Order: sequence, then structure tokens, then C-alpha cells
Amino acid sequence: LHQPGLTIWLTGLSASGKSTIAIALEQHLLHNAYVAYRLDGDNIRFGLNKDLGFSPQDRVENIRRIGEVAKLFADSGTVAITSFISPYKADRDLARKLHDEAGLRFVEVHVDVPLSVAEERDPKGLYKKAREGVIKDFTGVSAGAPYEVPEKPEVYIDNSTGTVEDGVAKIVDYLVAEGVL
Ligand code: GGZ
Repeated sequence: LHQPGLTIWLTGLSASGKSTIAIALEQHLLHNAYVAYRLDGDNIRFGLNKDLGFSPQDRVENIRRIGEVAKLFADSGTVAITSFISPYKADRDLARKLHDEAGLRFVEVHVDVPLSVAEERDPKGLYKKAREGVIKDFTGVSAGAPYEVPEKPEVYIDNSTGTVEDGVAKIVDYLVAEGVL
């Protein structure tokens, strides 16, 4: 059993492919005897954060809590993998600071696709609804819901080309090069 204890923080637009990469990365780690755990909308936004929506204030609180929870998982020796849009730089930086202060590694991964590609994919029809004004505050579409592009992520994945495995490999290669895995 390997227990490095760190957080791998995926950030990117809705439909950028964060969750798909997170699932495949978790599988890869588990198969290699690492304890890994994924935090995503399904187990956070429907539980701990079910009181939160998508206003700017609620997103700040969403990410603050996720940063705290990820830190606890990392502190337990787990590889925590988070997949949330986390659109604001200040909030990602706060999550990083929490880890830094606890002596835990924080690996920011930008899963990048152009907005046009995310909008073409639109697996849940949310971009369409946002354009129609049915959904307000939709990241990348609505005026009040920007996505602040990471300036210096540890890992950058252009997810408009290439496979899920390519994305996972980029993260794993980084972790191996850094001596984390
Ligand atoms: C962005 C929204 C919105 C709005 C619902 N804006 O593609 P999805 O569906 O499965 O992932 C998106 C998810 C975003 O939740 P996060 O917790 O990751 O967001 S944040 O980090 O900004 O707090 C999308 C769905 O929820 N969704 N309404 N208005 N995404």
C-alpha cells in the first residue's frame, strides 16, 4: 500500500472532461495500490453542500468546503482527486494555501477545452439552457459567471484533442517526475 497523501485539483469548464479524467485517474491509482478518493458534484453537491447553488458567493463557499475536505483526505494519506469547475483563482489559491500550511502537496490541473468545444459537446444540454436564459449564472456563458483561467497550473491538459488516457498519463508523469508516486 502506498500512502503519499496529496490533493489533485482538477479545474475547467463544464463539459471539459474533468470527471472522466478524475475517474480514470482514480482507477489507475487504485490499481497501483494507492488509496485514492474522488470528490465531485455527486458526492459533495448532493450532500455536504446541498445548501449551495451557483451564485458567486455559493461557489466561493462550495470550493472553500471542498478545499477543507480534500485537505483532510490528503492528511489521512489518501490521494484526493477533486473535479469541480472552481472558476475563481482566489478560491483555488485558498485551497492550495490550506494544503501548503499543512505540509501537503496540491497539484492544480487545468483541464482545458475552448468554450466552443464544451458547448458543442453539451452532454446535459446545460449550455443550450444557459444560452436560452433558462439557467442563470452559467460558467463561461453568463456575464456574471466567468471562468478565471489558471495562470500556472502544475499540469495543463488540452482536452479538445487526445484521449482520456493521454490526460491521465500527463498527470501521472508529473507525479512520477516529482517523486510523489
Ligand atoms: C456551472 C452548473 C450550473 C451553473 C448547474 N454553472 O457539467 P456538469 O453540470 O455536470 O458540471 C457542472 C456542475 C458545476 O458544479 P461545480 O460544483 O463544479 O461548480 S463550481 O466549482 O463553480 O462551484 C454543471 C452543473 O454543475 N451546473 N448549474 N450555473 N455549472
